[in-house]
Amino acid sequence: MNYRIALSLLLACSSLSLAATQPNIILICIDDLRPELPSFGKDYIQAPAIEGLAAEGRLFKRHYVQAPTCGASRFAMLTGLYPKTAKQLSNGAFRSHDHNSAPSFPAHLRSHGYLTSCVGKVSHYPGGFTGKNWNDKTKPELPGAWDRQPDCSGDWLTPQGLMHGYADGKARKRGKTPALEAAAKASYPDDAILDTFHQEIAFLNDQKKPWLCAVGLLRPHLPFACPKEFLACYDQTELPSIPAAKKPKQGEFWHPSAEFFGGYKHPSDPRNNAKYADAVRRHYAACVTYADSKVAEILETLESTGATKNTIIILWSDHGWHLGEQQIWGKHSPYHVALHAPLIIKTPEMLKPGVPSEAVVESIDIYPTLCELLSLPTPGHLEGTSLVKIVADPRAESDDLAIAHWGKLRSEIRSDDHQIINRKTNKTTQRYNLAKDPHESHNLAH
Ligand SMILES: [Ca+2]
Repeated sequence: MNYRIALSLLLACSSLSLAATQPNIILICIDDLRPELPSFGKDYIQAPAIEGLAAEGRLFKRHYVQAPTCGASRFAMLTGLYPKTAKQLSNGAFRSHDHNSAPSFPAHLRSHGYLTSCVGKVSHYPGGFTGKNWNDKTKPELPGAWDRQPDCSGDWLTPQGLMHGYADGKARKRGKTPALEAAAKASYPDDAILDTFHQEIAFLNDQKKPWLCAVGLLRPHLPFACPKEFLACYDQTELPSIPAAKKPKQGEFWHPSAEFFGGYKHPSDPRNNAKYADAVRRHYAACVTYADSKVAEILETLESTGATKNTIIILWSDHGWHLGEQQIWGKHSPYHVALHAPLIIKTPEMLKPGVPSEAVVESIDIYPTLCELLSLPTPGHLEGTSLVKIVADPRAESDDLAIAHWGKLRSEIRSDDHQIINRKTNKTTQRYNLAKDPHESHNLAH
């Protein structure tokens, strides 16, 4: 047997051996999903699929993101690094990164035998390319990460059209199209993403390698636009009043909600029109329930193809969202409400399923967690800590620190004896007890 044949047989055997033992991975990224869900005590929101996954896996009730904006938060989760610089804290975070010296976790898994696929909004742009219309195949956001990056644009034609799309292929016109829409018998962008996802799972299940499929849903990101039936879910629902709805007295972190007001045409202002505020909140809730229906489809596809038996499922949101708290309608703030987001991890052989963890954890912990779950080497650049012991035992403790950056601010979330947020600005430190003061109105540092 010559050397080449022996080598190819060896590689084939090691590939089959890897396929037989290594689990597949589904990463579900949900855009702008705040933890306003029944498992966080908010029973008026309907999200049965996410709740079902929480009942079968480990819900992390105190998971914090590294930055309150899409691109920087996704950069942190995918690379395992805290975004700190102005470039890293922008939606262009990926472009300033050295992907060779500090590979993303999809690239790391790929270099260890995984077939990797990106469907929808996983990094910042749906499909993971930049350039004109965000579909320049020579300009991936995460070089080396993906074997497959199918275009999900469907009737929206380009990832740019898909990103903020309305019903049946309509694209946003910045500042000229509405923030709210609920059309009957209509198709919305996440329907196109799911169509691609179903095809992708059929392909991946036919391969002889273990696979990672990351699928990124667009709602409940603005515009709050989804099929009418999901808005009707809330016809009989009375939403609770908005907590801490006034502009804070210490207003240095307040912002005028530029994404919300500048990106869309509004018939009124929710800051002084309670009826419109209620409509905005209902449409956000409807988009959560719509996104949840897509999570249900993802889980049903895994179940029907038999993939559930050997698949790790991670559900993650990139940050929270102010629905009027602190008189903000948007993200882009260092307040707790913008940094707190859902995280669920489910493994094939889950111990103590359905018992949530109260440990303080952060998005950069996902990368080292996967390395440990898959018995892969942990790259030296990672700044997070594996959550495997908490996945196994919900009472296990974390390192009890989450750090978020925004502008020149650094927020530290710890449990200490209560939940504490420490925030350092250029000149001062602020300290809040989140258990007693969840909306940060009383600074303990004075
Ligand atoms: Ca986002």
